[in-house]
Amino acid sequence: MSLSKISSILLASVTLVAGHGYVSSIEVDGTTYGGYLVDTYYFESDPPELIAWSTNATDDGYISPTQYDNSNIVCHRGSAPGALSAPVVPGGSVRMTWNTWPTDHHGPVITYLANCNGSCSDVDKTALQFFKIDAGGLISDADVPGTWATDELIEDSYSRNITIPTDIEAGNYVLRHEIIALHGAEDLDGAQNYPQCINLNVTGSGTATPSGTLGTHLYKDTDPGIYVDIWQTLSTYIIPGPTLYTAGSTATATAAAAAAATASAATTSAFTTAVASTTETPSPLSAQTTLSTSSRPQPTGSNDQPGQNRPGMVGPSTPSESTSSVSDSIPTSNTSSITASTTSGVLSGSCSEEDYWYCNGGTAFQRCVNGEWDASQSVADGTVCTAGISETLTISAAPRRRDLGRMRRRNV
Ligand SMILES: [Cu+2]
Repeated sequence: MSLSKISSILLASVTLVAGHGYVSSIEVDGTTYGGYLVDTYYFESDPPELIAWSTNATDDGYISPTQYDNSNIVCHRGSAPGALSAPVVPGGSVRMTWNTWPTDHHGPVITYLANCNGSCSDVDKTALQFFKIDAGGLISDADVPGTWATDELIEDSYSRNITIPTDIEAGNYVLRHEIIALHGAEDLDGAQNYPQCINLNVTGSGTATPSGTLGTHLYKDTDPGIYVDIWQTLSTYIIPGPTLYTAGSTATATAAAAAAATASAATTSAFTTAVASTTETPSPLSAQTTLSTSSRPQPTGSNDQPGQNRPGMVGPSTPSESTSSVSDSIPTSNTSSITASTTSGVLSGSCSEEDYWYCNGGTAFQRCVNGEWDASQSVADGTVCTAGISETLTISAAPRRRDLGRMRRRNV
């Protein structure tokens, strides 16, 4: 073994003491599979064949928000597909177990699937389109920085259980499992993403083909669940990434999305690709209460995500009674511009600019998802958003309580 490899191993060991982790074991429908032990296998000339993807992240490091458009975000740095796949039935269970996780690296734990449309062992990761199947975020914010899905994971022997949707079509899928550590996320580019991938072979006779999102389009550095200060009390936490897929949802392009494709001349190519990759129709079954008191009919599908915890959420800011004409003022096609000056109150119904954000008076926000405005949610205490409709939701700090400063832990 070369000296450089030896010193790399020593460095890796030192980093392990610092305490990041990776998925070291996976249980799929009762069968246990080994994870890619990056601090061991990377240095072996003939590592075992696995369902897990390999990476070269021997420092147990992370992907930062400035790299969200880089293929490293897909399945971690230098990742390559696993040679094997684990069979799983629709509705079956996957238990992802990490070797360790540092207690102060609080944040959401999110899992996606992407159909390989063929073998996953040689799939192009940059072409995979992921749909979210499981997500945990802020569980309780009784004590800042709160109890998070990571804390549940640690409590459950560094593990999280995921259920495969009951209706997806048979085939080979990549399961992308990810922890996002937010202990430094009060700084732009301060979040830390730790993605881990495995291959599954879904059996059965399902027919659903949920549409997904390219790995490089999952997140933006300004997403409210990415750029967030967990060291102050949060009234709500928005789990980042596309809408949670639940069995029974349909997955066809909507007329609204098609109309959106012809929308604003001012919209960017990023917007166009977002439309192309986001065609999932909200589930007609997810008849969640829409957090709007508009007297007009509710959107046919709520974008509330039933599997996502939003504890501490106190509902929308008191909606205005004068919202009835608001959605009429939002053009659905051939829009040259949409300005804040024409928009106020809680929006409902169709929207044309997919993935765009709407900040209502600085205190609440909504997003255009699948051609419909989703539920209005309050911004976190101590923050304000910049009013109007825009591609990015700009949240800035209102005057902050600094007495929590002593509780902060800097990035490690
Ligand atoms: Cu760290």
